[in-house]
Amino acid sequence: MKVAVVGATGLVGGEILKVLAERNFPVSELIPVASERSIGKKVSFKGKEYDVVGYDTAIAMKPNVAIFSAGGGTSLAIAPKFAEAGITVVDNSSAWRMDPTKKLVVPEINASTLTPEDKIIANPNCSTIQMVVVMNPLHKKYKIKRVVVSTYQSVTGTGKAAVDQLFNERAGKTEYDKVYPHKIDLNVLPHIDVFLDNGYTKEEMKMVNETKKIMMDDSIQVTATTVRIPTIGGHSEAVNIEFENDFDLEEVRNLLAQEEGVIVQDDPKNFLYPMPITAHGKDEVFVGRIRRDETQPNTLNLWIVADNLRKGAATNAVQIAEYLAKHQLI
Ligand code: A2P
Ligand code: 11C
Repeated sequence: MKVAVVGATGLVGGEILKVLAERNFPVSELIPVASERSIGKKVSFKGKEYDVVGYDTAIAMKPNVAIFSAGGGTSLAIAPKFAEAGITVVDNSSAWRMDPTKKLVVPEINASTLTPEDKIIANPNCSTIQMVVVMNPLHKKYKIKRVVVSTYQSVTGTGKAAVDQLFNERAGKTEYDKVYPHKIDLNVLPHIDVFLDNGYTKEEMKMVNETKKIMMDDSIQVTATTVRIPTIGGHSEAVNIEFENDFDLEEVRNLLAQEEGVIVQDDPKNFLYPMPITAHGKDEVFVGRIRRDETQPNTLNLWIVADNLRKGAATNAVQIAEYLAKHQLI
């Protein structure tokens, strides 16, 4: 497979290169793409150096698949050019996710809906992916009515410049580029992405709307508060789930333990619970603190952590590409 990675010099792009190599995706030719300012730079993949090229050069090289992580604006402008040339795009940005003509895919849940006609496939938001991977087996068994989620999100979700801001603040620098409107080190910002007219942020509404689309069930009610914290290993989520039907806690643990890509870490007496520092660099979604909400019937509390650059972005995108390759859809 000829594989283009658009945004190859960025944080998620770098992770896509690592995941392609680690999972041994059959790459016959790698085509790293970035903005004009990076053309001529080199990126390394499996011990070889590759020249970064512009998108027009990449299209002319006719890759089988292009994995995009270059922001929504770039994706809106460039992804259709790849698609028109017959190249399947797996896009990490929010640009196409809620477009009714595009699929929004978490492979464990809905990859079977993909066809060769899907030329632009959307990869969901990181905080949504890790939540729905855990929700899906529970929804099938007990039917979810309503979810209340609060997130604790890593600065890596904002890209390289945000990681730099955190470490510049930590180093005591006073002159540095600010990505966030406030200091992030030793602080917590109840603000991810832009504020909308309804008082929620765009990140919060992504969790509401993307969940319904991926799980193909508009009846699932989600309400979210998304928060940035000064960590880099991954996103954490406190999730309260109310079901239609009652559950057995042991059965919940077993269902989650059997789910592909999910690891249960739930032994609080031995201080075992998911944390960003242990999820960092891993492809799985970690779940723990599994307990009954004692204030109302059929309701569960969980703590979910995943590396947002991995399952939240690069790994999920590469898994989509793997599914396309395995089912000869590209
Ligand atoms: P560049 O490094 O040339 O700016 P991050 O989110 O970590 O900041 O990364 C964003 C990625 O998207 C980078 O690889 C960046 O390339 C890439 N990018 C930004 N604008 C474009 C564009 N117009 N065309 C292709 N890639 C782009
Ligand atoms: C964050 N979730 O942590 C965002 C990053 O819609 O793909 C990913 C934004 C997106 O800031």
